[in-house]
Amino acid sequence: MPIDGGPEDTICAIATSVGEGGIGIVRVSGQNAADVAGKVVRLHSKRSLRTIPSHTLHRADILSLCIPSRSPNSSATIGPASEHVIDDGLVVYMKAPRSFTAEDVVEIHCHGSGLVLGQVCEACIAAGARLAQPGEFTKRAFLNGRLDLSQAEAVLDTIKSKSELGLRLAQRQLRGELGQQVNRLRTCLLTMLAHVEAGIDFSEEDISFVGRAELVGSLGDALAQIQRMLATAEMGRVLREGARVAIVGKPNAGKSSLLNCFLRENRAIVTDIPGTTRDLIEESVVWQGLRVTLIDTAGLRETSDAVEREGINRSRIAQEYADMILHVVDAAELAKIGMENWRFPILVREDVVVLNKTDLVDSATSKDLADRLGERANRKVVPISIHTGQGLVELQRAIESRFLGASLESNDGVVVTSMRHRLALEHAAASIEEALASIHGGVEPECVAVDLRGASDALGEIVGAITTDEVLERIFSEFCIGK
Ligand SMILES: Nc1nc2c(ncn2[C@@H]2O[C@H](COP(=O)(O)OP(=O)(O)OP(=O)(O)O)[C@@H](O)[C@H]2O)c(=O)[nH]1
Ligand SMILES: [Mg+2]
Repeated sequence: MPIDGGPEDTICAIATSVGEGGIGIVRVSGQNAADVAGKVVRLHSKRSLRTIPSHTLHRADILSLCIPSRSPNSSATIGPASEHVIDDGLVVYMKAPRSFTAEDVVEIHCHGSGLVLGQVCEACIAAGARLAQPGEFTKRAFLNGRLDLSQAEAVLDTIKSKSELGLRLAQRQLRGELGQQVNRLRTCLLTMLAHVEAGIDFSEEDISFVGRAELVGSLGDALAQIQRMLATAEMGRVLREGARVAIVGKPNAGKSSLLNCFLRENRAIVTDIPGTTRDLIEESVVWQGLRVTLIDTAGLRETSDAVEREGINRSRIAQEYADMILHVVDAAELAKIGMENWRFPILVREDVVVLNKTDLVDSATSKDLADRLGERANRKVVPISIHTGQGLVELQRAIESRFLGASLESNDGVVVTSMRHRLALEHAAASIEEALASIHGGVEPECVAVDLRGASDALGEIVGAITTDEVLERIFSEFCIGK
């Protein structure tokens, strides 16, 4: 039985998640799906699987097709091939092309036991199917034209989504919103390419099918649209994967206390000894459908302790990879040391400064410190006290609005969430810019054609109109078996 077979094989796999469950499903897909599954199920109605109407559920005994065992010392078989009932379940036959893969598909629904499902799968293999590779069902759906590549990727995003917003974006992509917009752009570029190839002469206006000015205008529109899509990419990534928020500051500022407070549990050790936290502590919360991963870090200071130094090193790395940084400052310490002697870390991004322990200073001092700190750091300062709870809601809102500020409904609803799509769009934009430069520079039409082809191919990669086996392999290998 080939493990790495071709698209003409009939494949099978457990489609539901591993572990115990009420029901579990084994999916069989391919031209022989009905024959394979027909050997594994015996319908209570005594009908043959091939004759039941498509998309209807039927009660069935599910049979194990035991391959006769062999005696250890000879090739003689012990006993005849036997079959016994593994389970009592339901079966549905979805005839091509009205199925997920656009092939004949049979789903066998049985009890959700790993053992039962494994035996059903083995029976399907004994009946002539082979075990599916990771993502092979979805890959077939793509190869058979049921989904474009961006939709196939959205299937994976849907399965993996960890927050409501991530799921919403994945489902929009699954409905084909991104694919449609990309296809429209690509068609437009291919039309322009056809005109250019038909022999436009850029040196004189309006000489051919399409004038130079018209071409420049259309290319400018396409470029602007791609740039609008690219503008959603950073936000799209955060919405899909969640936002990483690093909590940094000097030792004892209250970083671990802040983490615990947002998590509503004592996850990190809190003591009044500076240098308590050594390692990174990551935990996630979901706020307004957005997954936020909070990362507590070791307090930043000069130290001779090797373990603490490594912790500080990790803290710096965490800052680099964070989408947002909360700089926690101890208000009491700041009041004592004085603003002029306060050594503040270099802030590189739009971070938020959190002035903690305001319960230890009077309100006038707290306000004064917040104002002056804000001026000095040129950043938003949120005064809080973890002990009294003051300012915590405002801080949470500041984090949320940073990521949820841009409306999802903008840009015709298309949000770019994948790095692969982003790179392809950047490539397309660069090619269009080159094409425009060539037109303005009076370069040969052939050169413009090359750039237009480059741009349209880059867009084609997003939907899978242009693709390589290597790209497909990379995308579908991320899936689990059974999807
Ligand atoms: N009065 C007061 N004390 C606080 C507040 N927040 C934290 N603390 C105290 O400050 C001390 C240090 O808190 P931690 O959360 O361990 O501080 P940290 O920044 O994680 O410290 P390191 O892990 O050493 O870098 C503890 O004794 C906390 O109880 C606050 O809002 N007010
Ligand atoms: Mg700590």
